[in-house]
Amino acid sequence: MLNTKQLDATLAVNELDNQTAAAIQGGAAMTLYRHANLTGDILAAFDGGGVRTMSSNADNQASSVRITEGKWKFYDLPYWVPLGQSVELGVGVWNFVGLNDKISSLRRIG
Ligand SMILES: [Ca+2]
Repeated sequence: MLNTKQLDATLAVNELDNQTAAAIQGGAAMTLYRHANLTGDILAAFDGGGVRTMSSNADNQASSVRITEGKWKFYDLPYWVPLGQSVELGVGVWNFVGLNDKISSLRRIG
């Protein structure tokens, strides 16, 4: 079930509701999925820290992410170039909206 709260028009994500998030525990610090609501194949997963520029089969494909630890930043452009759109997300389960099918790189920032 989706929480319809839009955090900010420019933030580009929706957060799943607390009940959904609470049901999902353990696993990697950050897991990035091809489709919304944590479905489809996993495009990236890290325990602890990590950085990634998406490979060609995963570039501009991600639609949701589960974060169980830390703070992560997701970028429209590869190699963490700060010129394009980006979003910083903490622990939770998120569907990308404005950044849906746009993410080209990511890194842990906290
Ligand atoms: Ca992109």
